[in-house]
Amino acid sequence: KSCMILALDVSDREEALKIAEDVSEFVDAIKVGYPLILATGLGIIRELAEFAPIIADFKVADIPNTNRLICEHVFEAGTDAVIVQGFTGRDSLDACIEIASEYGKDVFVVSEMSHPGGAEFLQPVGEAIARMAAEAGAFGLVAPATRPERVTTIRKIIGNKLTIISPGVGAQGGKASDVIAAGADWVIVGRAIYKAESPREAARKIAAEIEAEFEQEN
Ligand code: BMP
Repeated sequence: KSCMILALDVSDREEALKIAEDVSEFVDAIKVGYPLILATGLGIIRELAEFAPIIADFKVADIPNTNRLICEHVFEAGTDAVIVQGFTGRDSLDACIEIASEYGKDVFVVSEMSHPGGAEFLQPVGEAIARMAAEAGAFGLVAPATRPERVTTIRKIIGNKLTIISPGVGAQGGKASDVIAAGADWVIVGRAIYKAESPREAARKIAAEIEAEFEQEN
């Protein structure tokens, strides 16, 4: 277990498959989203699943019925988990969790986002969303590596039942070891790996940094 998820936001199928293969030793899952899927099609999910479990980052944010329909397609495509927004409320989240459990899959809920704008509207409701996600029985939360102190606050609210995955490491300025120390279970890393001269070497370094943090804690 490397505690790292690759955010594979490239738009070329061959490139995506090559990077996935190169770094598979150092990542526990691959996150795919609109950039890759819109460019190459849903079929890429089953190809990438050869290398790691797949988290579909579609930030699902609609009424319950539409959420249900979206999640069915997402899981039929062969994904292991879906990322949904929490701000649409409990009924919308329940719809996603209901479909996920039919498929035996997981739901991650975004409580607040890592970019500067994420502090404008989402952060003030982030704690309420985290609480709701825990009550609804979500598998995990997406919380910002750019603000490790927020991850600590959210960890206190949800306890140890939910898995926190944390984007914003590298290109957005966050540091993997800091957010792991703050309470995240996995970091999500995109550009710092897929834009590196050697994605494999970049992934290896971040994995080593996380491992060193765990060693220091224990
Ligand atoms: P990068 O490491 O290149 O900044 O990529 C981060 C990934 O995590 C992107 O796929 C982005 O869409 C996603 N993400 C994020 O950066 N912040 C959030 O709050 C939620 C996200 O899903």
